[in-house]
Amino acid sequence: MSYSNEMLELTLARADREISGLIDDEKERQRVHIELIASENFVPRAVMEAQGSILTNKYAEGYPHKKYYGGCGFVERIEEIAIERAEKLFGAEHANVQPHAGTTANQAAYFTVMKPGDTMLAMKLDQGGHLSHGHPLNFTGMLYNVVSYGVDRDTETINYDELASIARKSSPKVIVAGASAYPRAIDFARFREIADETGAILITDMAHIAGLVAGGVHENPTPHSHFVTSTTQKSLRGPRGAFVLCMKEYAADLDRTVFPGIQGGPLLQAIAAKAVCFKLAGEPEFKIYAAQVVKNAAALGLALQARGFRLVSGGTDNHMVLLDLRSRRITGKAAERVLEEAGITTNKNAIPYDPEKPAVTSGLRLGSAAVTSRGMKEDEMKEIARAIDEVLSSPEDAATTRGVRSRMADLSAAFPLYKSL
Ligand code: DSN
Repeated sequence: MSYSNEMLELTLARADREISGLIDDEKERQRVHIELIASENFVPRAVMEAQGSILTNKYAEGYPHKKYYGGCGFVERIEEIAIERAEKLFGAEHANVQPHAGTTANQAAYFTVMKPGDTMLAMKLDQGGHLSHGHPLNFTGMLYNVVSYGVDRDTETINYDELASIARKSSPKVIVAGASAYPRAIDFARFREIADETGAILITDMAHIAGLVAGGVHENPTPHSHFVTSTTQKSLRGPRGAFVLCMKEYAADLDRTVFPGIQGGPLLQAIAAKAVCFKLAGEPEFKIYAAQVVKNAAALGLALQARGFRLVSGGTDNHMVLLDLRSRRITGKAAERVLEEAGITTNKNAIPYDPEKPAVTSGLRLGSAAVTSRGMKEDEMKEIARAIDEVLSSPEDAATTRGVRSRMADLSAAFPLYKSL
C-alpha cells in the first residue's frame, strides 16, 4: 500500500478493527437497551452525516467573513446558516455556535461578564445544578465567589422568594437559572425580575430543556435572559456541542471571549451538524416530538408513582423524572447497576438533601427524550415502569433481571433504531 492515497480510502473496519468493533458493540447496546439517561438522545442520521463529514479537514478560526485562513467560503456559509437558524429558533438577538461543549458555553458567558472574585449565584449541584454552576473543583468554584440556592425542603421546587432574598444579600454579578436534575418548569420571568432588582446579569443554562423550548412545550428563557447557554445533544436531538445566545449589546464581547478567548479553531463538522439540528428542531414534526417527550415523562412518572415510587417534587413538567429510592431500600448506585443488567440505562443522581454521598446517592434520574425519539408512547412508558419496579423490587434475583432484559430487548426491537446504519 502506498503511504498516502490508499490510506485515505481505508474504511474504519479495515483501518482499525478494534475501534470499529467497539463502535459496533455500542451500536448494538443502543439498539437493544432502553435508554433513559435524561441528557441523552438518538440524533437523526442527517446530524451524524454532517458530524462525520469532510468538514473535519478544515480550519476556520475567527467568524464568518473574518476568518484567519483561506478556503473558508463554504464553511463560512455553513456557520452563518447555523447562527441564523439558532437565532430564529429561539428568538435571540445573537448566537455564537462555536462552543465545543456545555461547560465551555457557560465559561464563555461567565468570562464575558465576570472577573475572578466576582459573585455568582447558581443552583447547588446536589439539588439539581451542574458542575459548571459553581462546583469547588470546577473552574467556577476556583475563580468566583459562589453563592448557591437550592430547592425548598417541602416542595422540592425552587423557592423564588428565598432566591430573591439570597440575591439581595449577596448582590451577585451573575444569577444562573437552569439545572441538570430539576423535573419542574422554571419561571424565567421571575428569575429576571430578581436579577433586575439586584442588578445581576441573568445567564440561563437551558441545556436539558432546549428541545422542549424549541418545540414550544417549555417557556423560552431567551426573552428573559441576558445570556442563554445550551448543549445541542440533549432534548434538542443534535450533535455533541453547544451554543450561546445573548442580547445584542453583549454580542461582540461574547464572540471575542469564545475566540480568541477560550477556543481556537471551531469544529466545523459540529457546526454543520448543529445547523441541521436547528433546522429539524424548527419543523412542525419537532413540536409533536417535544410534546410527546413531556407526555411520556408524565406517563412514566405516574406509572412509577402508582407502583409506590416517590417522585422528587411529586411529578414532572418536563422530560425528566427524579426518583427517591429511599423507601425501596436501594441506593441510586445499586439501582443504576442492576437496571443496566436488565437492559435499562439510567443514572444515579443526588436528590435534594440526599443523605448519601454523590457517588452513591438515594436517587435515580430518568428521561424520556431518547425513547420518544424511537417512537415510544405512553403505553411503552407503563411497560418500562413495570420493568423498573420488578427489577428494583428483587435486585438480587438474577432470573427477574434476565426476564426483564429479554422483554426490554423485545420492546426495543419493536421500535428499531437506525435501520439503515
Ligand atoms: N452531564 C450532563 C447531564 O447528564 O445532565 C450535563 O452536562
